[in-house]
Amino acid sequence: MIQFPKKTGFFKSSNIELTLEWGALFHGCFVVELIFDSRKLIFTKDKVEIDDVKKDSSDFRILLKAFMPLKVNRFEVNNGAIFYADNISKPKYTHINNTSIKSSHMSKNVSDQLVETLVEAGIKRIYAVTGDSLNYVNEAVHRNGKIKWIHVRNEETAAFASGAEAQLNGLACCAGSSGPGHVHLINGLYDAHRSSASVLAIASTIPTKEFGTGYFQETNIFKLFDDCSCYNQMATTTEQFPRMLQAALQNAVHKKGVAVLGLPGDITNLPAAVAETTTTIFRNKPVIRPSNDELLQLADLLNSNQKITVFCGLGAADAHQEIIQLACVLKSPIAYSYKAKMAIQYDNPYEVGLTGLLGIPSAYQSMHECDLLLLLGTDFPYTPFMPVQNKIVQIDIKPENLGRRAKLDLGLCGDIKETLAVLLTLLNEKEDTTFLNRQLEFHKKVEQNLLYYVNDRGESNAIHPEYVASVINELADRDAIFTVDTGMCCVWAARYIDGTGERKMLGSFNHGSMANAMPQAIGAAFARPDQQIIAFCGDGGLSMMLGDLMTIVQYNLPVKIVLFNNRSLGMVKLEMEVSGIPDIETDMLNPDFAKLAEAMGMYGITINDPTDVRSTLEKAFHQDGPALITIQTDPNALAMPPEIEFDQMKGFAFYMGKMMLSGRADEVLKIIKSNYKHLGEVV
Ligand SMILES: Cc1ncc(C[n+]2csc(CCOP(=O)(O)OP(=O)(O)O)c2C)c(N)n1
Ligand SMILES: [Mg+2]
Repeated sequence: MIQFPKKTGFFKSSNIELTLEWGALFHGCFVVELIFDSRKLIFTKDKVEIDDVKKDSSDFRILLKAFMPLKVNRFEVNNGAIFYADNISKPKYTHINNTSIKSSHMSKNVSDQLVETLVEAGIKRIYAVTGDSLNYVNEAVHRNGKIKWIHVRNEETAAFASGAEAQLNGLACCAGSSGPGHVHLINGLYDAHRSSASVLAIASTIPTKEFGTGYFQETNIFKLFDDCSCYNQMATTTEQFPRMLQAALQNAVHKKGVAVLGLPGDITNLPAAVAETTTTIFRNKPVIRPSNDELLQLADLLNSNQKITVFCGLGAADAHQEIIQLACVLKSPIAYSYKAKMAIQYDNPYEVGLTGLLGIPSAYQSMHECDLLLLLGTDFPYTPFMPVQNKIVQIDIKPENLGRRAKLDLGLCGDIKETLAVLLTLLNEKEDTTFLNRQLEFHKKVEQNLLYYVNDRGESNAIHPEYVASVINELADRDAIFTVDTGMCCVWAARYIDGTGERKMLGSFNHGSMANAMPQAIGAAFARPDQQIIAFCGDGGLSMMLGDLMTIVQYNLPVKIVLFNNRSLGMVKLEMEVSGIPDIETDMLNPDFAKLAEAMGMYGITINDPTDVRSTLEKAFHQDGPALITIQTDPNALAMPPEIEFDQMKGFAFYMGKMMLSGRADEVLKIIKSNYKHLGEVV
């Protein structure tokens, strides 16, 4: 009998897994196939038993296969056979008792097939938490070596991070294990899907034979992911798997959304079936533009109307040059959505800013005072900000988006860059710049108003967030990537971070989830290791996903987290105030975040005084690794939407009245004092 030492593994199909004692920092697995006298060895839990062992047998073969470079110190069997092996990085044959070791072939399982296809599709990493039904996938990732497993602390982070990576680099992947693991993915997947991010989400599940029995951790992935995916299927046979995987990737890439692939744990370790169909992903970019007749109709409208405003969404992002040319020909101001800001604002003499809840009045005015509004590549969701009196034309690559936000006079399907390239040849240049100049002048005035809070930096522990954002704007790299939390951070970044043509800004702009910025920064840091990553976080947001600060530390991601610590759910506080409701349950009792960062192994610092903002941020931005910079901001900072509704002001006044009556006059005074400039403008 040959008996392996204690750390032996378990029998697994035709292979045997052994956990060995090795010298490197790392613990992993070996697959060993032992063939003795032409017979496979039979493993029991921790020993190998072979009948009729002939001590001097020379027909003893062993295949060692390491999944990553490892140093093996010692491997021993109880008959005294010992071998030493160094740095095994690929299948390697070695000797036991002078026995020659010959080649053996290990067949690949479904998890290997998954990993190979992901590698071929250009996916570099899987953000996930391992566990039960995902373990063979995890093992296959390590075996392959060309793709990384990014071990996050919460699967929601995995989904947000992959969404961010996909928005920056095109395609990304996350995974959640059976039941609660993949349920955690959902919020981030909603965000990715609604941000048009091509994400493959692997949802591993309970074993196939348990389906429909109310088994431990059972979920119904079809119901669960239906609303946040463009493809949602489950492979229950090995033959289905390669076809569904290819289809999932093809859907994610071309429908620009989340594809969910359900993968029962028992399937992950079955021998892979040879794919009957292609496993390659086809990335196409057809030329799509309106027909010639439609373009002539559009040109007619634009030539015959005098005051035209152009409004750009993210779908117009790669047409910067054409849009500027168009504005020059039409003498049009250019407004844009938040998502399009980084792509449209820079080098743009026609810009009048962004509109929407977080926007500024000049964009709103330009869109309302024109005769014709031209919407380019936008699905901007807030109808109250759309004008109703003037003509509206919309062009979008997705025809299903046409007309769902505004009353259109004309709706056309096309890629913005391709469409404008032809349209420009059909337009007559306008001479009259009166409308354009008036809008640009107003924009200039609005920009000056926005500087009020930049110049007035606030007080100790009540630093104006506007000032902080404007300093970050100056300190950040030309190609920095910003991630912004839902909440007031969104407002400060929208108003004070300028586009350069190379900067990017990610947020939860359609789904509107809190706690997005730090997880997205993780994805951005992996996707763009050579660029500066700055996360604008709210204290409510960061607290929600705090554990994943450790992911940042674990992978030493040089993310700079700027925490706007207003000790409250600020945006909700504002919502309640303008609705005339007292701001109950919005206060936050926070830890000392700098100490917390240090305890986690990250550079952490708190800024209490406005005079320290610039120098401290500068120092923190120069840290090699991650940094958490907590800024004690003014809890009463308000952001007025571009067009204050009378009802809102009435609500706000009513709220103030209620606060006075309930004896909170001191708070009323504080709010007025903090916002005297805004209030002076709007009251
Ligand atoms: C997951 C989630 N829960 C609740 C909300 C509602 N909500 C929107 S903003 C906000 C407050 C955010 O607070 P914080 O992160 O501290 O940012 P602040 O507005 O104070 O800057 C809340 C509760 C949300 N959008 N998402
Ligand atoms: Mg807050």
